[in-house]
Order: sequence, then C-alpha cells, then structure tokens
Amino acid sequence: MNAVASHVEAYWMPFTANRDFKKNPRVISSASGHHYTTSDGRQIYDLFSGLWTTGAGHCHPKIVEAVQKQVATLDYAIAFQIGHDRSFELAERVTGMAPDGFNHVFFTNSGSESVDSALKIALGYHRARGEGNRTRLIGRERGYHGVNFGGMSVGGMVPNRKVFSPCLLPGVDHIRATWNPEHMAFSRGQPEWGVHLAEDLERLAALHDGSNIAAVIVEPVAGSAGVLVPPVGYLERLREICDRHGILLIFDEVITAFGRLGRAFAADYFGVRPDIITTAKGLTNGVVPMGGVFVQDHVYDAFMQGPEHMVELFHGYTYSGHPVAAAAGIAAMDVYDQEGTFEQAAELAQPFEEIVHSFADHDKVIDVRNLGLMGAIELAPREGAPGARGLEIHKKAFWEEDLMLRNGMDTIQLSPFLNSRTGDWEKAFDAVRRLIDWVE
Ligand code: PXG
Ligand code: PLP
Repeated sequence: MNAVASHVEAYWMPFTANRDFKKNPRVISSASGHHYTTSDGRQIYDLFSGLWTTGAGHCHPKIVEAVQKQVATLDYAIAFQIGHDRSFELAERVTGMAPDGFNHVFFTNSGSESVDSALKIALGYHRARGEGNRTRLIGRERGYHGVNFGGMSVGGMVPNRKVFSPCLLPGVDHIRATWNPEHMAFSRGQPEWGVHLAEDLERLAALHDGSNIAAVIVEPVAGSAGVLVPPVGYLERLREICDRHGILLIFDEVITAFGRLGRAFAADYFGVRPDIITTAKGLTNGVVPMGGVFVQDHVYDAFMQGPEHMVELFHGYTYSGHPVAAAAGIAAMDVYDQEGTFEQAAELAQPFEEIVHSFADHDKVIDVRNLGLMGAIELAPREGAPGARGLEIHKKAFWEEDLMLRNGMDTIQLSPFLNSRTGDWEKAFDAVRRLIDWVE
C-alpha cells in the first residue's frame, strides 16, 4: 500500500469500485482553473469539469471570496418560518434567468433532492386542484434522476434500480429511450430520426387514461446514460401530448441548466417550456452542494390557497437555501454574467462537435454523440468484458496522460469547461486518441 492507500479505507465511496480503487487510489489534493493537482503533485486537465458541475473552472476566485465572506457573516440560519437575505437574492436572480413564467424556485441540496421535490410538487399540484386521482408518474428508460426513491423509480438505469426493485414507487411507467444505433449512430447534434418515440407517452395516456397521470419527467438531453440527444421535434411532441392530457412536463436540467447547451436552460435552447425544471450542479458551479426546483406560476399559485397561517407544502430541507450555498450561487451567477460564460459555451459548441466527431472513423468507436458542450464517444465493448475498456481508459488517462476522463461503461463522457480553450482540447483529445488506440 502506498502512503495514500493506507488512509482511504474508512470512506465508503459513492458509485466507485471501492476494493479496486483502494488498491491504488486516484486522489486529488487541489484544483485551480482547468486543472486538478493530484496527491503526487501532477497537474491533470479536467475534461469533465468536475462532474458536469464546474463549468466556469475550479476555485474561481470570485466564488471563493463570496463563500469565505459569507461563512464568516452568517453560517446557518433556521430555514423554516424564517428567511435570510442570500436565499431571497439568489431566488430572484435565478428566476430572472429562467424561461418566462418561472417566477418561483424551491431550494434543495442536490439533484436527487430536486427530483424528489419536483415529483412531490407535481402530486400536490393536482390534489390542490381537485385532481387527486392524478398519481401516476412517467419516466424514461435510461433516464437518470438521482438516487433517492422517487428519482430512482422514474429513472431508467438498470443497475441503479435492480437491487431496490421491490421498493420502487408504484404506478410508474417508462417511455423508451431516444437512442437507436441503426438510425441514429454518429448524428451530429439532434438526430433527424425518432420523433415518433414521443408517441409512447400517448400510448400510456391511452392505456391508463390521461386523467390518471400526474407528470412525465425527462432529461432534455440524457446525460449519465451517455449523452442521448433528443430527436428533432421530440420534446415539442412531448409538450403537445402533456397539454392534451393535463400532464405536467418536468425537465430534469441538473446537467443542462446554467450553460451546458450555451443557454441558461435547455428549455430556452429547445424553445420548449416545461411546467417544472429541476437543477443542481451549475447552480453554484459545484462549489457548495445546492439544487433548485423552478416552477411555473400556475404550479406555485395552485398551492397558495386555504388558511394563510397554514404551511402550503409540507416539504423542505434543513439546508434549503443555505446561506453559504446561496452566496456561492449568487457569485456563480455574477461570474456567468460578467464573463459571458454561456455565450462562450455557445461559441465552443461547433469546434467541440468537430473534435468529437473526428473519432467517428476509429475502428473501436461505435457511436459519437454531441449537443452543446455535452459529448460521448462510445466504444465497442471487449468480448465478454463490457465496461473494461472504459475503466482501463479512465485509469490510464489519470496515471499516464494527466487527464480526467469519465467513463460510463464503455462510453467516454465529455463535459468540457464552458470557458475551455481550444488549444487545451487539442492536447487533451490527442491523449484520448492514444488511449483508444492503446486499449485492447
Ligand atoms: N438528475 C440528473 C439529470 C443528473 O444528471 C441527478 C439528477 C442527481 O443529482 P445529485 O446531485 O443528487 O447527484 C443527476 C446527477 C455521470 C453522473 O457519470 C451524473 C450524475 C450523477 C452521477 C454520475 O454522468 N448526475
Ligand atoms: N495535460 C493534458 C493531457 C492536457 O490535455 C492539458 C491541456 O489540454 C494539459 C496537460 C495542460 O495544458 P495547459 O497548461 O495548456 O492548460
């Protein structure tokens, strides 16, 4: 065991092969801008910007300063029946950036909490309007909506659901994922094929009667599943079907909100307005854990009835709107505004598309997908060992190419900084090519 390895046993790491990891731990000690520094002193270029979180770069001085100031001014304030300035300020700020009609936001501490909050809000909304029969929830195969019971139930990642199968929420259905290799492989941006996949929702409305369905939740672009981009017209079609049946449409924008597609929200990018939007990650540039659920006025207003002394939504977290998180959020919005971060991301989308699609002709690559600054290079699995190529590439990238690369099974997931320098990409993607050439 090396010096680091002896200190890593106590921590049960999330979504990690603990025993394999602990034999030779990959450990980060600090970060600045576009690089991490490892515990053995190497500078590593981060091609995943944290975990889709840190689009403006690590340890941004303005956000660091705001957090330092806040923690010394107001560390925590009771969150229920009492308010503090920072949470109101952030709420005003971010609803001001949200699509029209989204004038309220409920704060959480993560994407998983945002999703479970959104599902509860959807159920409460219908009940408040006298439609308490609308209880069915619909998700999508291969969707990722976090790991809490609600999000896991509407999610469609099989390994995340398998062990918990008997305890998933009842009354949940899934529409098909928007990926079909035969018709969609190597599409640049949105695939032309596949709008009809939205009709799955119409079929479920016919099966259950639409009047029993509360909400459908989808990621506008599926992230964790390996960047599955919606076909042209697909999200619009979902919106139409929801309207026809009175179903709430929830966009899970935990990855896509705050610039990943070159706009504040994917809802803006696609010009499709959901009823509820879940966010996290980029809300604070990943600096302090925080999420937010944005709701349209008709959703908020539905709750604002009955005796005024009564709590309208029996839901909330001790740390909802935490002062330090809110200060980080406000500073992140300042950075995005002042540096034109979303505009930078929009300009980088085309060069990014070129660079990821330069892998299309590699004999180990079976698909390349991209939209905005989300990208995926999918490798053919090694015979009898699915996932092995992806993990071997991730590890060698860390140890020998000084590169942070995230793999999901055999798909290399790409989430570059919103303010990346294209010269850095050239070096980083040269390394990616060497790794794909090398892997057996
Ligand atoms: N919804 C979406 C769309 C997400 O991407 C969550 C909810 C849950 O957020 P929290 O903060 O509870 O983790 C996410 C999180 C990957 C990967 O490898 C992505 C996420 C989580 C783990 C792995 O792409 N996204
Ligand atoms: N190492 C790798 C593999 C890289 O991709 C990069 C940047 O792209 C670096 C190191 C450091 O690059 P720079 O100092 O230009 O930011």
